[in-house]
Order: sequence, then C-alpha cells, then structure tokens
Amino acid sequence: MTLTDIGMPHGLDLVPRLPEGAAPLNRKSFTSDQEVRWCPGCGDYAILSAVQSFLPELGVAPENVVVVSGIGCSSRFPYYVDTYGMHSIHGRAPAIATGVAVARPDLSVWVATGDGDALSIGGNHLIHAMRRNVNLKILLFNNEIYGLTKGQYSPTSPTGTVTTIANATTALSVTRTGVRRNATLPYTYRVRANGLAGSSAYTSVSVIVN
Ligand SMILES: Cc1ncc(C[n+]2csc(CCOP(=O)(O)OP(=O)(O)O)c2C)c(N)n1
Ligand code: SF4
Ligand SMILES: [Mg+2]
Repeated sequence: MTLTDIGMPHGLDLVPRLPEGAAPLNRKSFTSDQEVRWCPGCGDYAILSAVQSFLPELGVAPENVVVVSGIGCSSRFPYYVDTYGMHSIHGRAPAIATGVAVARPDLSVWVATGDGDALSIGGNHLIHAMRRNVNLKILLFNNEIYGLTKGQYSPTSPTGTVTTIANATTALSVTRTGVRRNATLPYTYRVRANGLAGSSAYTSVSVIVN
C-alpha cells in the first residue's frame, strides 16, 4: 500500500505555512496553560522542552498541528503543547492519527506514545501505520518500563530489570534496580533535536525514539 492508496499523495505539501510577514512563532506559541503532572526529574520534561523549542521552526501555526496520544505518563503530552490534540485509547493512537491524517492532509499530525503503549498493546497498530506509510510523526518515549502503572516490564526493558513490582525469578543477570515513582531514574533519555527536525520533513511515517 502506498500514500496514494490511502489518499495521501501530497505528504506535507498541503499543510499551510505561516504567511510572509507573520509574527514568528516561539516556544511559548506551543506551551499550554496546563500544569505538567510528571514526577520531578522525569525524562519526559526534556522531550517536551525539545519539541516545544523545535516546533516553531516548522513554520506551521499551532492550530494546524494535531497530537494524538495513547495511555501512559508520556501520553499526557498533548495537554502540554498548545495544539489540537487527543488523549485517546491505550495503544490506539496510530489508528486514530491515521484517520486524522487521511481526512485532513492539511494538518501536521503527530503521535505521542510510550514504549508500553506503542510496542505492547499497540504493537499491531504501530506496525500497520508503518506498513501503510501514513504521514505521521511518531514520538516514542522509551523509558524502558510501564511508568504510569508503576513498573511492569515493557518490550524494551533490559533483561534482568528489577522494579518494585517486577522481579523476574530467572537466572538472568540483574542490571538495573530501583525503578519506582519519584525515584532518581536509572536511565537517561536521548533527545535528538536534529532528528526531530529531519524527520518532520519526511512525507511518510517516521518514528522518533527518545
Ligand atoms: C486497555 C488497557 N490496558 C491496560 C491499561 C493499564 N495501563 C495504563 S498505562 C500502561 C502502560 C504505560 O506504559 P508506557 O506506554 O511505557 O508509558 P509510560 O507511563 O512509561 O510513559 C498500562 C498497561 C489501560 N489503561 N488500558
Ligand atoms: S512514573 Fe516515571 S514515567 Fe511517569 S511521570 Fe513519574 S518518572 Fe515519569
Ligand atoms: Mg514507558
């Protein structure tokens, strides 16, 4: 299946850019008035900050941007960016975003999803969004754990991970300990602002793993 098959032959070409002479956008243009409810020290803040500083560079007005998320700590992302958005159903954000992208090729459509949301319950939806090559930008917040539900394994949890509620009783070597709410996190996010800028130009699905 190609972009043409699902009625999206134009990629991002139909998304209006700011008219010449318009007031330039800045980080504030994409910052909502909602209180950010992530734990102190959560790596999601770094991703939010990187995206808010990068979106103005697109030259697309906030009202022409839509962010669809699933369920998880990371999926609270749409509340914090001042664009259109939807906090939707666990794992189903790519399916909903596909509908938005197909119906409205004049919008820049983004998905915010966690490693559990995208790769466990939503694995099939992610694969089919990629197979169809839908014009989506998927931000995958990979903290290698189910954060919201307090520490179950996700498909990206390193072998041997131990949390307060997940402790595989196998002979696997224990490489990490102490993943819990409000803890000092034992992982770091790699936010690649350049990757964001590059992927936004693609006229096909792009998955940005942080
Ligand atoms: C249908 C359904 N099943 C399970 C849950 C419970 N649940 C909520 S968030 C979540 C996993 C979230 O993990 P991830 O996507 O990695 O997000 P994080 O919190 O780490 O950002 C699960 C299993 C749910 N809300 N709905
Ligand atoms: S539980 Fe984990 S992922 Fe969720 S807000 Fe707290 S530190 Fe972030
Ligand atoms: Mg996670």
